[in-house]
Amino acid sequence: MGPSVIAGMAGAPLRYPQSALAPAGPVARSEFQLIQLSLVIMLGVFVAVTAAFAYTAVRYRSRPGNLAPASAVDENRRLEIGWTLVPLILLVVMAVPTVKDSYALTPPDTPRVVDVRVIGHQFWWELQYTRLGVTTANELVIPYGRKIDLSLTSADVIHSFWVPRLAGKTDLNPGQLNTAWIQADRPGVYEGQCAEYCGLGHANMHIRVVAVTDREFARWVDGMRHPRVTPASALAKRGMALFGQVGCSSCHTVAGTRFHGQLGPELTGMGNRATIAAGTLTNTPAHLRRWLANPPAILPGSTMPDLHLTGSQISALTAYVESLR
Ligand code: HEC
Ligand SMILES: [Cu+2]
Repeated sequence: MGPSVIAGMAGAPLRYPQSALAPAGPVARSEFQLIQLSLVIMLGVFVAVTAAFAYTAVRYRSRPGNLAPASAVDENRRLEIGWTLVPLILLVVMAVPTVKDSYALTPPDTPRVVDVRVIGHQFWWELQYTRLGVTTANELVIPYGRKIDLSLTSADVIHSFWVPRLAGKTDLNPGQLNTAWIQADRPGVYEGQCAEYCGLGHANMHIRVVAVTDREFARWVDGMRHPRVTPASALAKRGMALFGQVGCSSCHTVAGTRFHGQLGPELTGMGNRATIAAGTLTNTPAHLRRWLANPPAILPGSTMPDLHLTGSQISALTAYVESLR
């Protein structure tokens, strides 16, 4: 299965794409168990309190002819010990697995096989596989069945990394490195979302985790390290020249070329990705044309400006971007 199949798979619909109640990995599963435990305890408390209230309200309601004031109770030691001890026990029952899981969900100091630096930007995700020397954006490709260590930070405002079927939220704070790990049980696409309001484009700041086999992952890494640099078609070649001329290269990097912009997402392997602009559009030539024609119209607040390109420039640039594989 090659990168094109990964892209195809990334477009496959899921019934519950963003549900913490359908965990698909060990982190989300242990968090789901904590949710269930506290829910059961809370329901128990709710039922007990409601039943006691209903019983008292009915049993001691005022009746015609019953005008005597209720007798005042100053002290009932057994009751007071009871309603202190029971909540204490319930809290301990919740605290023990919570603390245990907190330790289990902290990544070790020495990162495991794959570790990724996740950097939040308004409104996209930079993904640096530091030890593998690969950088991409918005689609986090991982080998399934393995623990993936994440260290998360932000280039501007606070964002939050949330892929509900894999793990709860982790904030991305400027100037600070938070850590987390994820693992997917099965190959597939796990959809997520920036979960901390970060500006106009926040609602469109999707993250997609694409879990593949070890072999596919190795192939993907290899492809990202050795991308095809010179496009085959004349149109795409013209697009490559334009990429430098109209200023795309002042913001975007394409590995293996002289394009080393830093302000926008890395475009190496862009032709293999399933979506454009943090999951806002599916990656088709028609959508790419729309994107290049006026990015802020597609993604309000986008820091990629409208470059006032002509139709033929857009065609050439689209062919070039699609050729990046
Ligand atoms: C001023 C900086 C800047 C310039 C110039 C610029 N871009 Fe962008 N580009 C961005 C940013 C920032 C994003 C991310 C938008 C978002 O998702 O919020 C982006 C996103 C993209 C994407 C989608 C990438 C993804 O990860 O989904 C493509 C493709 C793209 N740009 C191509 C181009 C092309 C081609 C040009 C030249 C015509 C260009 N850009 C010029 C900043 C720039
Ligand atoms: Cu955000």
